[in-house]
Amino acid sequence: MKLAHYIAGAFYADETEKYLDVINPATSDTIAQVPMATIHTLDVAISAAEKGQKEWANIPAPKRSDYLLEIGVKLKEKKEFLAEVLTKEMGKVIEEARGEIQEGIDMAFYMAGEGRRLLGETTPSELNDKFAMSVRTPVGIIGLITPWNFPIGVPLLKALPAIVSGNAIVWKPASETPIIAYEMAKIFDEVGLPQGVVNVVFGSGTDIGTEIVQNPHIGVISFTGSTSTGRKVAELGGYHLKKVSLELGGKNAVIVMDDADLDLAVEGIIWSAFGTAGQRCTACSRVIVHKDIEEALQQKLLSEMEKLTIGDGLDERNKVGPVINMEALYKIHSYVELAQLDGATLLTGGHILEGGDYDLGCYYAPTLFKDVRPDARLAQEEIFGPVVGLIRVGSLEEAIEVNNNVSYGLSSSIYTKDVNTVFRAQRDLDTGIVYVNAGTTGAEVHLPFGGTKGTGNGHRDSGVSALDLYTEVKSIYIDFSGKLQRAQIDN
Ligand code: UN1
Repeated sequence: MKLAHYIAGAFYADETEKYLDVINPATSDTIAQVPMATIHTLDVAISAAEKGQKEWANIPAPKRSDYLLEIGVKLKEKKEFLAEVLTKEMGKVIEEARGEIQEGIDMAFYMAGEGRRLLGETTPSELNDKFAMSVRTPVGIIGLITPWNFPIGVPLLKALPAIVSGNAIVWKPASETPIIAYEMAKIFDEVGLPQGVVNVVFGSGTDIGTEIVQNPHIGVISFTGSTSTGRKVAELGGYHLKKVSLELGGKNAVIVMDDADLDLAVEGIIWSAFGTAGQRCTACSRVIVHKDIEEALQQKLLSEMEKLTIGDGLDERNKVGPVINMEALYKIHSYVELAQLDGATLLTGGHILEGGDYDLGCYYAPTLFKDVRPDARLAQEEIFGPVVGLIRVGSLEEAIEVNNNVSYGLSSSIYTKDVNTVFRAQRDLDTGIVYVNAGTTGAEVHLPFGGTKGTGNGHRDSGVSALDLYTEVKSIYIDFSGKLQRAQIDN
């Protein structure tokens, strides 16, 4: 299957463009070819977005919401089909793929509701016979650069608030996962969005990503991906005075206190560490465990890890799928080797899976270390694979210090039965998301999503705060006194 860009309400191919193979990471089969856009193709998309946005911005927001409702309905109808597409190109197991489509459905319905509000403020003026308010207006064209690990969930967290606010988008999906983006373009097409409101351009980060960030017609950039690319996006976007929103990595921890329900904690750790083969920015990769229950927790974790079935995500029996590609496999393994040199003790896993069907795909054994030093690279850097390190602590204070002593701040979790511990932890954990008695993954669409410190630059996807990124705020003063009234002077 040859994919095509989606520009100005039609699929757009240019046979002179280079095509890359799209590979199923479970089987290494080539499942599609994706075009790599030229700058010319991107320019066509940006012109289409400019035209489309003018018309779109004039449609009342509650009417724009109706399109989002339609998108939600289409996603629901196609949920099973889309989940299969997603599993085939990204690798996550089918149950999780269904969950990702559901996240898109939730966001469509939720954001349709926000389109009926798009709240500004009204406030009393300091002067008589003067009215003061603020309203939200669209920015214009939004550039979306999105990752392969949530190739439909994350883009929809961005695209839906962007369009309901009256913007047009130019979206560059990750080259590893273009098929689901192509299917999403079909849905945008089927619901009859005016031409140019949504444009999907496949291309390389270096060429097309860079041009999206620096093109003067694009006002806002929303990027989810690696820290190193995010830094470049922020630098270049900053130079061009754009609003840039970054969602970068995480080094998320589950804290297990000595009074925790250990079985519950183990379930949460297994789910958030090995779900999506550890390839979520919210994945748990550190377990900060109270010394009094370390041995017990470790035993329970090991026995649950033994039960993890690993293989092609299309097989409902599998709980862990492949990682995205060979490069990821080797990167994960190099961290495992490094951890051993750093003095950590390997308890299980620690190798690329081989033999039988494993030889066809990119499978890494779920891996658990103990005796991990909080400052070791395994405990500091994002690995993006099914690898977890146990870090021993003696108190809540120490646990919080270890949790916070990383450059990232996306998600954290604590297992305890003590209400005082809960409230201290939620206050002191320096992350954008805190879970109590649940793992580190699974944020819901109607609360802000994002993190502190190196996880981003202060913006949030999801929730009502997403609208802050995609709108300009206009403050409006209406003086109906019929005379000159000077603020700060005449009152
Ligand atoms: C990501 O990994 O980039 O909270 C997003 C979660 C999901 C989103 C993950 N709702 O795990």
